[in-house]
Amino acid sequence: MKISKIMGRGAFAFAAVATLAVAPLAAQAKDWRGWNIHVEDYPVSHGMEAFMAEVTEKTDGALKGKVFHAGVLGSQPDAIEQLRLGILDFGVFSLGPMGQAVPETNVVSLPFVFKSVPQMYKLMDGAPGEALGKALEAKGIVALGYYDAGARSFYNSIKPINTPADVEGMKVRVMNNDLFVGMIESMGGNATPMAFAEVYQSIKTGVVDGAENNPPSYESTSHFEVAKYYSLTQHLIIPECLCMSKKTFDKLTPEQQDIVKMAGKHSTDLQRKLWQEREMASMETVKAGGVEVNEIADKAAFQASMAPVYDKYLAANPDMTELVNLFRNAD
Ligand code: BDP
Repeated sequence: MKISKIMGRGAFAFAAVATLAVAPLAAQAKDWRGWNIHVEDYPVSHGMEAFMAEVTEKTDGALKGKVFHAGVLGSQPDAIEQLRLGILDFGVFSLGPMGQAVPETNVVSLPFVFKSVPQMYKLMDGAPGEALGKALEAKGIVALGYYDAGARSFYNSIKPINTPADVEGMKVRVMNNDLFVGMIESMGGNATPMAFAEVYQSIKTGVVDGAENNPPSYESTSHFEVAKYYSLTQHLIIPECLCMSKKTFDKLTPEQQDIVKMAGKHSTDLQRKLWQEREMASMETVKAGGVEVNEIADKAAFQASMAPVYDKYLAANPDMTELVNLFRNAD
């Protein structure tokens, strides 16, 4: 009797210890840190907030976190490294700067590789996007969905750009990736890779004459106030990735992983819808702000002038030929 009592107590004590060992683990799951370069009122930002909120709700609060907006957690290239190390848990990254860490993603940074934004959706949601997802995963990044970032066009403080020759001699800020340096050089311009946060001041003080971006970024950063010519070259359509650190993802239960994937899909759908609305609103804002917007009569001339970017890239990375062709030759 006594013995069984002791055993009983022992079993109880064991159970208590086991609960203690398990419960704090769940409760202590560290709060996720989400990196975002954009201001709080931006399609990417709303998509990320919706993602985190859904994950928290569907896991009954077991997974919590915070989105840090406006690049307060550091520059994009640094953040990509931190994501891989698990210092950051999730974020939305342009596949432009991603190319330095995951070379396969460079394929979407080739000028005019996509024929249109709808084609970009189709390819990124299909087998080509999956191939990029695998490459990201091999580098410690889990792609949960591809956000829309529209098409990037040139803006500057000097004059409208109508032909590639207009870029000659211009100092143009680009994102961190050698491909973009080559792109500007192929038109005779001087490229300056620079962090997003520094562009406004650099245009204002004449360190650079201009930059290139999609309408929502041109507007939300107030770049349009210091670079009044926006020329719709639409030379780059670069999707963005709602990405998680594989280190964080691998710690989740299979059920939690499903929740995260589903929340990623929902947030992608939401972001794409918000993007369309914001793009139109941004164009209205910049025009009302006195920007001179010009369409490009002959986009083929820009396409032709940027062809050397492909040649140089494929010569240096022959193993990427198949992947580039998969995108370039798609319908
Ligand atoms: C924006 C992208 C952001 C980039 C930025 C840039 O959303 O990820 O950092 O362009 O030009 O469109 O640096």
